[in-house]
Amino acid sequence: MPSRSRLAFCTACTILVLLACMVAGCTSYPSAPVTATPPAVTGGGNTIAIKNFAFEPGSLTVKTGTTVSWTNQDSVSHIIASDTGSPVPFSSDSLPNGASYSFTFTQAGTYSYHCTIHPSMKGTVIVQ
Ligand SMILES: [Cu+2]
Repeated sequence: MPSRSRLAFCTACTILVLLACMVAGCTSYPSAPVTATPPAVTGGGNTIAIKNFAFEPGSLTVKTGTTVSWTNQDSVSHIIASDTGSPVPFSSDSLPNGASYSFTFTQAGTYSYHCTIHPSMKGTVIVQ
């Protein structure tokens, strides 16, 4: 009987250790996709975040026909507008926090753009 209860105790310990490992494993998983996200941006994603008064990424290269989406993550509003001399002009409405603007680039070229409210905010989309 004593050896049997010791066996039960050890089994319980093993299960506890396994559970602890599983929990630790689970909590480490969410951090892995976060580090995996930046390569997706440099790898030709078609979304641009507006945060901290900057476009991220500041320069984006896409293929002709790609629809690029900007999403404002700042608490203040921004307005996206192509610079003078853009191959095809584009401009958004005022984008409050959480709002998105999309533009489809059907013509190859280098598109410099800015925020009309904050002219120091600049970005580039290169369409190939
Ligand atoms: Cu702005």
